[in-house]
Amino acid sequence: MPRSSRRIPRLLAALALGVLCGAAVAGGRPDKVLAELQEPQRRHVPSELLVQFEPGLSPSAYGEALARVGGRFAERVSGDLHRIVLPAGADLSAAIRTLHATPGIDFAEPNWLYEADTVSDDPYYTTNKLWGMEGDASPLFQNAYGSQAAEAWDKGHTDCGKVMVAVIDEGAQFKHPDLRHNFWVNPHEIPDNGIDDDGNGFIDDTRGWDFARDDKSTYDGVGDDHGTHVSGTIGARGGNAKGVAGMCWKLNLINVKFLGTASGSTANAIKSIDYVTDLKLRHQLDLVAINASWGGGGYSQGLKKSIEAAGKADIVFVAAAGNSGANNDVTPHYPSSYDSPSIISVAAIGAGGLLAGFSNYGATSVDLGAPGVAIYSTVPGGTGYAAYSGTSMATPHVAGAIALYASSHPDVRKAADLKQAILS
Ligand SMILES: [Ca+2]
Ligand SMILES: [Ca+2]
Ligand SMILES: [Ca+2]
Ligand SMILES: [Ca+2]
Repeated sequence: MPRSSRRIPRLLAALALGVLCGAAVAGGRPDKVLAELQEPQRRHVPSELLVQFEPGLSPSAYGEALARVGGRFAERVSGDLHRIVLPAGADLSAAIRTLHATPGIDFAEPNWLYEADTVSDDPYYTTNKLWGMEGDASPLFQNAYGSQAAEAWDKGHTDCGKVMVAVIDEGAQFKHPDLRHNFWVNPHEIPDNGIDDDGNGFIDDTRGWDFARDDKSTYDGVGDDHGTHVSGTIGARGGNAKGVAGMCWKLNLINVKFLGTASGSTANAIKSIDYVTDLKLRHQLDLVAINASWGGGGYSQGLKKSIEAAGKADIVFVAAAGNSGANNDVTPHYPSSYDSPSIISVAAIGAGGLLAGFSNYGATSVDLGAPGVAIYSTVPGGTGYAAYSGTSMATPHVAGAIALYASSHPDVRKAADLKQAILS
């Protein structure tokens, strides 16, 4: 579905009036990658490229291609997409041009870096802390610009059952008192026996995988606050007289980590998405959405392909629109700006219903606004809860809404149908 035909909520359509700018994002063009490589805010791993080789390339042709740029193989990222390392200080633009002109290579691109889309961690000092869950007819507090989750709760709909949402982010503190019952444990993987029991290529991955450090411990300490916060908005246990309630009071969260202390790479983002897609197909999980509260870098055909493969497995990819106050129709923010049909791009609104000043927007490249200012949720350490702001916080309201919808509509599982239900 072309972006221009999407239904844009009135709020964002109104805000975007006068700033409409034609050109949707084009796909898979080296000129786009090369142009974005000149934009200093789009960060990437120095001296690395992701290279998509054509299937069945002979070892000699493979070696010749790498030799042309002085590159060496680092790892297989996904299928025939490889990460290669160039000599220190190598000119990436020149290497990309050379590789694009080399037979047997589909595309080459930087290993872009992504950051969590949070803007602040200021504590929010009011008693009415969960405005993002409220609606105009919710029983306790009312806020017409909330996600209306409290109204669903009031009708007795709080349990999302076996529905799963994958949080691809930092680690999440799965033992947090308000989260510990809502994280999935892979029953097909025997813990700590040193064997990959379910044959997915990862040993003892009972609770997802950490692609940032390539180990089984997804939660590595209080630095994993962003992933913990996002998880709480989707699925902190409600009705337990503790802390906060997520969109779903009960569900199966799974955490896959790729954001390290400062950022995460495209290679590791792709591996994380592929991991989730494989897990769903391998174990027939009722996994309906990936929460992607991060962004940055530039155009990556490799990442787009991975998101679209997840979409084919009917996993909606819910992505933060970004926090630079920019129009994504003019300056794309990745991955939310890809025109892939399974992506929902989420802007942040405040409790007054207006687009947050920091939030990106875009009549065609942003799908809807959700609560993203002063959102109270779970964090490791301290009192266990804190208010954060950002499109990072808006995104899990939408991922949680998909889970809530899916749990009450067991016959609706196509990504396109789930997305349509949330946008309308
Ligand atoms: Ca395994
Ligand atoms: Ca095992
Ligand atoms: Ca770890
Ligand atoms: Ca709670």
